[in-house]
Amino acid sequence: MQNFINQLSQVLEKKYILTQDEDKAPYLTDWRKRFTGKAFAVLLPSTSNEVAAIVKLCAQYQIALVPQGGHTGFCGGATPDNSGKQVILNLKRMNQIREIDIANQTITLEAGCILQSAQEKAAENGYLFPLSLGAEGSCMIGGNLATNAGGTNVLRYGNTRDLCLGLEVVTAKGEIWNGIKGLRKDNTGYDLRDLFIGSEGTLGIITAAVMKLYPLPVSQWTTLVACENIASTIALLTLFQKRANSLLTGFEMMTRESLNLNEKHFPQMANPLQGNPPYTVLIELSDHESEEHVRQLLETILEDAFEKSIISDAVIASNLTQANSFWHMREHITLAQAEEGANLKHDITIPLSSLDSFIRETDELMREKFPGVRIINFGHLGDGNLHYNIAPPLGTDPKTFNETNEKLIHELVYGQVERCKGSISAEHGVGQLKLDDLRGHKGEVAHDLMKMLKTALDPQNILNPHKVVSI
Ligand code: FAD
Ligand code: 2HG
Ligand code: ZN
Repeated sequence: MQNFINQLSQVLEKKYILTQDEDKAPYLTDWRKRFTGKAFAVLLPSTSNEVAAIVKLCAQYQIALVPQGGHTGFCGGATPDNSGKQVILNLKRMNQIREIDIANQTITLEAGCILQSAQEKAAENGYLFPLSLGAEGSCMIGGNLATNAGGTNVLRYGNTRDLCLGLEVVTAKGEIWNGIKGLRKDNTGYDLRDLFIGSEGTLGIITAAVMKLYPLPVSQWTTLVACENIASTIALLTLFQKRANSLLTGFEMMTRESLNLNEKHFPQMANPLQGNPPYTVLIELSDHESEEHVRQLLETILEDAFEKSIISDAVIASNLTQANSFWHMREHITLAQAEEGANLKHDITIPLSSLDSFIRETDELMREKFPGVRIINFGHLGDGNLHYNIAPPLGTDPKTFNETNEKLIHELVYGQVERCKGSISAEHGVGQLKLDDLRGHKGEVAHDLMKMLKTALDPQNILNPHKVVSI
């Protein structure tokens, strides 16, 4: 190890090689405090060449490395194991915006750029970088790509994968693959870019990316509406998709229980809809035409929904501040859950046609088998992406409850997901949290193909081992 450190100090200045416990501590535990590990060192490179040189050394000494961005991921992908032999490679110093190309409508970002800085840079130039999620003030573009993050704009603009045109990646051999191209068409064989996106640091280290920009919408209207049941929320989505089509940029669902929790921990986040209905839906329409045009369309669709008894109440934000407060309410659910203590997360996708029966049956089974649990249910309904989170019964110690019941509760939910032909990871990834569940979920053939890819691209198993797939 000493030789490794000596050689490292020829690559990185000493102050960027953290080996003291107090210096390493902030990098060892994830945002949620769900995963903690030990690391032999934390390395903070600032260029792709430094990353490549570090990976070469790791390959030479057979030292495993764990790539890390903002450490906001929910599946423990960026947390090292407990051996103390792994090295964390945090990309936060690689935070340059390399280029904005207006004619091409692209922005080239280094992996350590904070998502919010990318959004701000795009907006300064009159463009929209549409990736948006609650952690945008701390997550980084490399982490977003590595997890193929989703968020609240997927309905209109797609996942991170859909926003990416080109990548620069350091391979397990320590070579730099320069795929930094801003092309919208490029059918030159296997799509290497798409292989690295969503691979959670197990196939390569993403160091930079070319991302798509879109013209900034000139008008945006946000509304909160009340629905009595999940079937009505889906009927409402269908109505909006038909009538507003590509103007529909947000469709988020929140249950009464999730907003009650919000209000308990953040009283200023109370639901403005009378009586906090069973289901509150946040809808956003955006357009490049006049404010009037979108407002009228929104009102017409809402009237239609009232007439069809799909909704029972609605409030349209009268200004940007109020619209932002609606979004804050939505984004605070995760924070309210964290205040309440550890919960069991299920980030799942269900075909919209099966969502109603999924929720009814899963809720029933959950209440029968785990009396008193609190089902905190919300999500990106427009994408069929549900956050089906389980909080322990009131008065129970979350740690003890989760230790005893976590596996059984995951089994119950994932069993229901399989029954509905859904996915056990919609947008958060696999990491270490879902490693054991993946094989059964993907099926033998798909899982074996994944292992073959991992073995081919990282034969020494030094890139984030035992995350996503074990070889
Ligand atoms: P990290 O957590 O540091 O890493 C995540 C994974 O990517 C790890 O496996 C890591 O090894 C790998 N990795 C990181 N950087 C690189 C790199 N440069 N090259 C290769 N591998 C790398 N997620 C959503 O999808 N949608 C949401 O709406 C959403 N909302 C959130 C709200 C809150 C409040 C929080 C705390 C999290 C939320 N997340 C959401 C989860 C999280 O923010 C995303 O998964 C995000 O993309 C992770 O980025 P990060 O920089 O924090 O990555
Ligand atoms: C969101 O949609 C995030 O707000 C977090 O994906 C979900 O807290 C969660 O489970
Ligand atoms: Zn989400």
